[in-house]
Amino acid sequence: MSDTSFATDIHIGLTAPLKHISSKYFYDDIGSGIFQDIMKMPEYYPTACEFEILSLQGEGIFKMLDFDKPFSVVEFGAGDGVKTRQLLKTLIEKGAEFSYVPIDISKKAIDELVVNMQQHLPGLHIEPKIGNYFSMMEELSGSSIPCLFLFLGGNIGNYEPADVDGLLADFRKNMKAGDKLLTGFDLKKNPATIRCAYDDPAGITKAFNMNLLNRINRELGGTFKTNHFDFYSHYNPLNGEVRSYLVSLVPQQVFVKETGEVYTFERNELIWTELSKKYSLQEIENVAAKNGFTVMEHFLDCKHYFTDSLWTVV
Ligand code: AVI
Repeated sequence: MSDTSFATDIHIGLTAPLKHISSKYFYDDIGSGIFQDIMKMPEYYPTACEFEILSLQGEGIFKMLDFDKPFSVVEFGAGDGVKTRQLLKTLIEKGAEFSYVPIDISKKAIDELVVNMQQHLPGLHIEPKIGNYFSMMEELSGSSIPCLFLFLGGNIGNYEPADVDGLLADFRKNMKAGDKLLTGFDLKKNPATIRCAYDDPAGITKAFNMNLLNRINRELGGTFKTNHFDFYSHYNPLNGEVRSYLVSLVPQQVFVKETGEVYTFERNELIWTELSKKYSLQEIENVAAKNGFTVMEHFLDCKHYFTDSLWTVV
């Protein structure tokens, strides 16, 4: 097997009683490009909401940091940095002394981000890091420099509740007294608004999901026919969960060369691809308290669709 973890995860997921493929596999170069298109869709409100928060409330965020010496702004999974740039711009305008430390697993993403940031904010001091969040965070935790950690974009919504606790425990472990964590949470709202954001009429979200099958074909020698699958997404307003699926339209068998296996699908059988959980402010407070954090402030957009929630360690 050429890419052991991808092939192994696909094999485990496609032989499980409820077939599943982790949403982390959405983001190859093609999938990341489709996600950029999703963020531009009129139905996909989270990007515009968080852009508004970081553009208009940077000064409020800065005031709450209360750092008495130069600090680091450490960002996990920085993406294209367009939203973060709004916050960094305000910090620079306010005369804050800080370094920006974007962390991403993809060298390509980091290289593009650095070029982009240098173009728009020439005075910004950047210390990019390529690697996974936790090894990078451990590396930083030895230093006495105060840190603002950024986990933006509503990415926390893609974690199962049990995994949220594990993730926050890892963040918490590497944070020292006074450090802050700013996390983006998509909020519960009119269910129809959420449904449209995750099942758009132009079919961009469907293409995002189909790319998983195309990716298995490209990278693992799969034989998926995407026209034999459909996309289905469901929002449950009672628990705040959007769950997305691929649906097998016919009984079919698919061979994947790298795993050496044939996978059988019944008609209407599901492959679960993503959880995108929506929170209430009370749930956010509970998650923070459970994991050793205090909420300092919720920075909401004007429609109250999204919050960047600023926490400190207890
Ligand atoms: C990256 N993540 C926060 C997005 C979300 O809203 O859950 C991924 C996404 N999936 C479908 N549309 C966008």
